[in-house]
Amino acid sequence: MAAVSSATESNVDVIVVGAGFGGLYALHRFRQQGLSVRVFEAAPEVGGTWYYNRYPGARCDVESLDYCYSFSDELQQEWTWTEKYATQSEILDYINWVADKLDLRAGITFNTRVVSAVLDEDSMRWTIATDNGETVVARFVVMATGPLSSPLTPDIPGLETFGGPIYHTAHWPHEGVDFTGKRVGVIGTGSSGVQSIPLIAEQAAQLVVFQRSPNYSVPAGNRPLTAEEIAHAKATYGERRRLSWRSGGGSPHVAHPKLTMQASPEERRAAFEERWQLGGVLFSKTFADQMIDIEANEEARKFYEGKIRAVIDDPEVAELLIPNDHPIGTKRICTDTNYFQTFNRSNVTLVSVRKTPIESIDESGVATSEVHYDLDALVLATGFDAMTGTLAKIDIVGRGGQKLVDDWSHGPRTYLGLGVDGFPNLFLVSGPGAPAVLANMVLHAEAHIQWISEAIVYLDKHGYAAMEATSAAVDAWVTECNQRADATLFPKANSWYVGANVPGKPRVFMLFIGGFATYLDICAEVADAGYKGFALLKAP
Ligand code: N01
Repeated sequence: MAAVSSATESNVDVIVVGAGFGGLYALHRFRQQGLSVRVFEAAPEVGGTWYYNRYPGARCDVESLDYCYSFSDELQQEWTWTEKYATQSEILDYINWVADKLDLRAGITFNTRVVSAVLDEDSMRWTIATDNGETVVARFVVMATGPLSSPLTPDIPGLETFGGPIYHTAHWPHEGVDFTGKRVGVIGTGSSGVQSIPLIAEQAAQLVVFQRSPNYSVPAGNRPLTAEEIAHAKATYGERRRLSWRSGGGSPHVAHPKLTMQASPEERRAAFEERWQLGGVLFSKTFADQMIDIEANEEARKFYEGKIRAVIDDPEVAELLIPNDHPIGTKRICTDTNYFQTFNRSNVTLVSVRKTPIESIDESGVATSEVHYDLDALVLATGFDAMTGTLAKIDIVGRGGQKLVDDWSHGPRTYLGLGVDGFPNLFLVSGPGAPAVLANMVLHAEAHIQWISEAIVYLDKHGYAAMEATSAAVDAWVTECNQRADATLFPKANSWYVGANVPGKPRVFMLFIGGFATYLDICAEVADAGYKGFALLKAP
């Protein structure tokens, strides 16, 4: 069917918020089914998280061959990745290439933030208002706003008085930053800090790393892809994707056939070693029981500790860099290139702010309880108000004037991570209650968009105006998500998965942890049963 959307219509079938991987595919898919669509994007360009997060060393921790659209074999065959783990700039090039190839830009209103979405129950239509003063009415709203799109700035006394530049990793200047000859401080040692610190250290005269919690990080083992690997991957993409769709996390990874303690010590070590050499975050899935059984997890942790101690020269520094407050993998494992080796450099100082807290920042630097560090520039790698932060910034008002932000004041409540009771025809993409960041986000977004697209076809075919998750279905899903999380080791960590990084945020495990394939099966069963758990509504 012909594309019917344009970026000027004020009454459309679907409004999509965000032009990252999810929003772009939504635009394409909804257009293909003949719906009129408007996409709003706060940035001046497509890309979402990959538009903003340009800090040195920014890469994806999912392999490039997997972290790309699967819905079109033409796209898979035409695009050629250069490295095992793609850089931010290569991923952004890919997204721009797709946007051009599918002629998506004309459907997107850039530099425009959606500030509110209000339901009119009489017409069962949503009215969206933007910060440019435009209002648009639509039947469906799809929030493709991203789970990690609201950067956090720490509340440190005097931060605003710092005399030099302050850079947040999630809002890095497009022209890049030259730290040559500078004394630089980095606050934060999550994935963003762990990726940027080695490169900043190579450039800066002095680097001071302020670490609150040490993190587990596994070497990426990144390298260029060979022509043979690319040819093989393209020839076998179908199978690669089949394995990904049936996997726990959206990548073609298969865990060791035995459980950790069923394997002999030699088998265990060999399995960990093999996974370690493959590199990256999937180390936490070497054995299927690693995130459930503390004894199994401890085996992985001991292996990890040995590897890390071996590359750090100073045992006291190693002691500070090795986590001891959470099981390995219960916070997202970072993926690095030479992170721990960086602390062997003479121009790098590690400061544990657990031992000596940051007390204030002044014009010339950062003061801990013991030392004042004179600095020329400051980098905040301090993370995000994840999963709910960006949705909370939009005034989303459903039935009877009910606000989403109030409805979620004790933690997010969704059905399947897709729908919310009281908010008919409002869909979330990769939101709370879905596997989201626990899976390959590109395939995850595709799955959600496909599900929503098929739901709209179903509604139209059967003469329904709207669908709305029932309160009973939402309650049951929240309970199921909690029960599944409580059966794992994940709640043991003070992670952003539970909102622990945002002062005052309710502590709720915000993701469906039962695995990507299991989740997709549940979503398919719901659809096959005529959208069980959703009330299907006739036109008012
Ligand atoms: O953020 P984080 P991130 N004083 O929240 C510290 C994805 N991602 O941007 O742990 C001192 O993990 C905070 O300390 P603590 C990926 O899913 C992926 O690094 O709260 N320190 C922590 O060390 C990832 O998990 C990729 O004690 C303060 C750090 O800042 C997610 O995004 C790359 C502080 C924040 O770490 C988030 O990663 C990048 C304070 N006041 C991101 N406040 C890849 O694909 C916070 N911290 C590889």
